[in-house]
Amino acid sequence: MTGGGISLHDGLTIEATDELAGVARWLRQAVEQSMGWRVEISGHARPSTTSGNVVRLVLERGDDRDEHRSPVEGYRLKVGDDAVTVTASGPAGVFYGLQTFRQLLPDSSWRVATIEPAPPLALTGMEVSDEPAFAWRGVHLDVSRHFMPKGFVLKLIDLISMHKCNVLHLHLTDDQGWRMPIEAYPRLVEVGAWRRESAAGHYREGRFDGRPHGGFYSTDDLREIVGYARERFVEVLPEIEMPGHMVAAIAAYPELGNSLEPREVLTTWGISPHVLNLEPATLKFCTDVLDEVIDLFPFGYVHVGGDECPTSEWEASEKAQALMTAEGLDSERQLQAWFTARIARHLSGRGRRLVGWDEILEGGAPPGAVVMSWRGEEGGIKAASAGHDVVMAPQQWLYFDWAYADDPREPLAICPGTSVERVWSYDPVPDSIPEVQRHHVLGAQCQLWTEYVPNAEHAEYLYFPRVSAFSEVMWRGAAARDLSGPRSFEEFESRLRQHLRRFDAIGVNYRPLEGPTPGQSRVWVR
Ligand code: TNX
Repeated sequence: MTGGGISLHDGLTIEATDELAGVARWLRQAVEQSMGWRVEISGHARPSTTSGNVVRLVLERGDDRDEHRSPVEGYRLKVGDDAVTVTASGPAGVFYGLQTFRQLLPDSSWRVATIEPAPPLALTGMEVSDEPAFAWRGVHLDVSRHFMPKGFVLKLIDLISMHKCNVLHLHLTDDQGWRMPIEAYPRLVEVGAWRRESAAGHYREGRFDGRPHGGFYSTDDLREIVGYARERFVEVLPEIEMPGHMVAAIAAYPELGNSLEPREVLTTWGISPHVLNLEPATLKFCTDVLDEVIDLFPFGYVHVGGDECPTSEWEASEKAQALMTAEGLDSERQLQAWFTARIARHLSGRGRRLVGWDEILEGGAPPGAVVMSWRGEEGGIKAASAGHDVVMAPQQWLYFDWAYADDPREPLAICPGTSVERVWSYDPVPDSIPEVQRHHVLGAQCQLWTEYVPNAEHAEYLYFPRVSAFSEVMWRGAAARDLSGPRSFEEFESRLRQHLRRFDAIGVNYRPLEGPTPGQSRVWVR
């Protein structure tokens, strides 16, 4: 608090230079549509208005980059007597400052139409200085197990950027569906995007719903998603799984598999023994697909999965065994590592870094690969200690396909029990990573696998408000690691209660802190 303050009202001016025009337009639209105020954007060149009814966006030149992180994303937000000023060294920082500014506006400002024009808003003088604790603040969405409509993906981008997260990881392919058209291989979506039916209830029950399911994004849909995300400082990380979790592709092109037996896109969940053969034509298939992925997704990283790849087919395959002998490989795990290394080399030739799940460490991960630690923290600890960059994604804290609680009111989920508090308590930098290697922890990511998530509404239920707790972890930083201190969970929860009012205004199907509504309980019955 610094005393003084300002009144903002109809006729607001946003002062912004050209570089910040996009951010300024984003704020103008939000304020105009919901608060009913007229908003003008003006360049700094004009003598600045002295009305006091001003939001001023300032880029501070100089240290755009710091030691370990890409563009600095911190900001200062000052409510002064003449203006609200947001200062940062890059547009992303200004955007995050404005996201914080939006929290000072009434909850109704999150609506997309004006219910009644907002009265003048009195803001007390204050200054906030803020920056993320981690550079990689990711949210993952599996669109393979259940296809999620484009409209939901765009809404999710709005919601994750509202939480100052900056990576959307799209799991685009798996055994149960291929969701991205590849020009060189049209059958990937013609055949691979559709399955006959889906498991109903928990997969152990062996029930099926008898209804075809599927879908895919067009190339233009994906471009639109990437563009929308970039305007909100979110990068889209595409994931094409290989060499396991590939049955949808093998169903479309049986020659990719280890036998020519026809396969169908899987209708149930779990780990399939049917994986890619690693012959030259299959390698070419993989690199061709990745080339089209690179053309569409500008992010510097490409995820190629690598998890849960059984080796039984390679053990039984003469061709795989011959390849192992020719390459001097002692085990099928090394064969997978050999394949991953070839893929990594191809990606780096095109300026991309490979990201893989922690299984890629098993036969030795390629240099420069980023490891996503999902089977707990061990993979991440091992990888960081060996000098790999790491994104922490441990299932015990950050798998949002797990239920919120072990409570009969909760809808069916793959596993019990990841509460908002448990997410909030997560620390992405385990003490067992040596001090000098800690900078390898780029950040963390929450995952939403969708075997038990039949629609977008239910995805919202599982994400929110756990994403809110996750973003708190991403911004609270090392200084606040002592969770018993002034930043107790109770303190967070009281802020979260206010935050839920914004979800009400947006229309987010979040889980109330007290537990699911009757409708939410019923969506996916245990
Ligand atoms: C494991 S996490 C998987 C996914 C499943 C998930 C279900 C990972 C790399 N592999 O294929 O959807 O468990 O929680």
